[in-house]
Amino acid sequence: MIPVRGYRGHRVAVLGLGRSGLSAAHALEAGGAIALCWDDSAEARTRAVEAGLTLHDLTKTGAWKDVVALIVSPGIAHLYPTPNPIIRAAWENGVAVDNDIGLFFRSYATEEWDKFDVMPRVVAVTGSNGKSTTSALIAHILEDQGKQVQLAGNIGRGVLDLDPASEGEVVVLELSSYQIELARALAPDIGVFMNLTPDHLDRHGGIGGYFAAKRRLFAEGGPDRAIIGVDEVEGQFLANQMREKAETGEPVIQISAARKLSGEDWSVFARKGFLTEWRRSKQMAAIDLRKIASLPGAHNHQNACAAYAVCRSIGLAPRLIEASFASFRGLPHRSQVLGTKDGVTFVNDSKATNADSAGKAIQAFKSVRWILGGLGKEGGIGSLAPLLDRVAKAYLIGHSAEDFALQLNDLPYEICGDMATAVAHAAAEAEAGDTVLLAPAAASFDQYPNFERRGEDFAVCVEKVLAG
Ligand code: UMA
Ligand code: ADP
Repeated sequence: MIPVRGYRGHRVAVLGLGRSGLSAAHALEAGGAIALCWDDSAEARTRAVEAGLTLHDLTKTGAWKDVVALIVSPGIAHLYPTPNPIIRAAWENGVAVDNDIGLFFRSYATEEWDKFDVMPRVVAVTGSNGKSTTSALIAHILEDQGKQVQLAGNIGRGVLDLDPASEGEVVVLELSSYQIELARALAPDIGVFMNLTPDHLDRHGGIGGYFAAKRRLFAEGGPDRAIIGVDEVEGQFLANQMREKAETGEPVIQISAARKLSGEDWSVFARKGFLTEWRRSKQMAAIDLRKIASLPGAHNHQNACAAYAVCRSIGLAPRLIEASFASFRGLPHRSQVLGTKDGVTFVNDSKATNADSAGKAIQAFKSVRWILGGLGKEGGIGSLAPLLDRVAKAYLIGHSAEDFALQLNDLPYEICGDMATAVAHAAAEAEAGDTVLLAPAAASFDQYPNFERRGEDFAVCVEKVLAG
């Protein structure tokens, strides 16, 4: 745990008692603050009491007396679609609103660092898609090359649950737009912006607000090195701004999975399965990504480019990075190959919760039998129309099945309802060379508690087919 600095003896309120809230409350107490905890759910409050924390009803008038800060969990809306009333009350009472990420950045560096010969570094990864894969890949490469590494953030571990810094370590943080937007301190050494496609628009009042939240990591964070995906205009804009701000050195590495980047700038791009590093108008390295089974498709090659650029920034040689790519096993539920039977491959991409990520998964495989559906998002799956010629048939599940069926043009489809039916029918109809792909393009909450459980259900159904 990282004890929170700067609040010793002060009353700090904590709203939201899930993973980030619980770890923030404990870390505040470890730093000598008085953590006053609240959650809108009674069940979460009970869990917090069981964890030894003290409740403080933030909905009551008078709750804010002598409170100096409110720490908010990322899942709680502070602006759109409507602000949580407790956050509004904090504003009205002049209480500073922050989150665990802000607390981390103000607490990570300590006097202990004076004894270090090699300073710890923080890498922060954001973007609409590929954050977890890229963060895990960076951590894997660095660990494989003998570095001390810790991984936390949106990937599932509260940042204040990390151990205090050790000499020369690298902390890799996956940061969502929610986490970046509220943090009052942001100071990564290396910042990564992967890509931008519409997501979480309800929470940000549209795409502009969503981009502005992510941009804070660079505008406020001022990393020494900014690694920026330039396959969308927002990335191009950001790379251009960061470059102009710098007076010396090469603060930006541009990455692309769509085109060759050349010229004076430092860049890393992937084309036709080859990663190229380009610097000072010269090719510095090339890596064949096609043989890395855990990173299929152009989207994963974008992740490889970003991870490569981070590891180069940390000083690793290209051949070392290449060696560690080969031993990466990938993350569950992201283009995860579960097995092959009679020439049919089964792939779990349950994390494809929006149209963009589902599209990327479709492009990574051939002759797809596509299992999709769930709770559809704004915009539906209409944007995937140009990719439908890669799909042999769609097998629809969940709440949005009928809705999605209307957006499939002439593609053969079947409304299957549940996962077991979809997998059984897709497997029965598949031919050698086909890929049965779960890439729902929708949230899971209509049928499952989360995307992990949906992916696990798919894996259980596939296991039966593989064993049959
Ligand atoms: N709550 C309230 N009032 C509200 C809403 C929620 O009190 O109006 C309470 C809930 O009752 C619950 C708590 O807040 O007890 C949950 O907080 P949370 O939703 O922020 O969840 P945490 O468990 O703290 O997990 C958060 C991230 N969750 C979200 O951003 C929604 C986790 O990312 C992250 O791994 C974790 O912190 C550790 O850093 C998950 C996620 O879904 C994976 N992220 C989104 C995504 O990837 O798309 C952004
Ligand atoms: P995030 O943490 O940003 O949600 P993940 O690595 O968990 O990203 O991947 C989420 C989904 O997006 C998965 O379906 C995955 O296959 C897909 N994906 C992974 N990397 C990319 C990328 N660079 N661009 C688009 N989609 C991606």
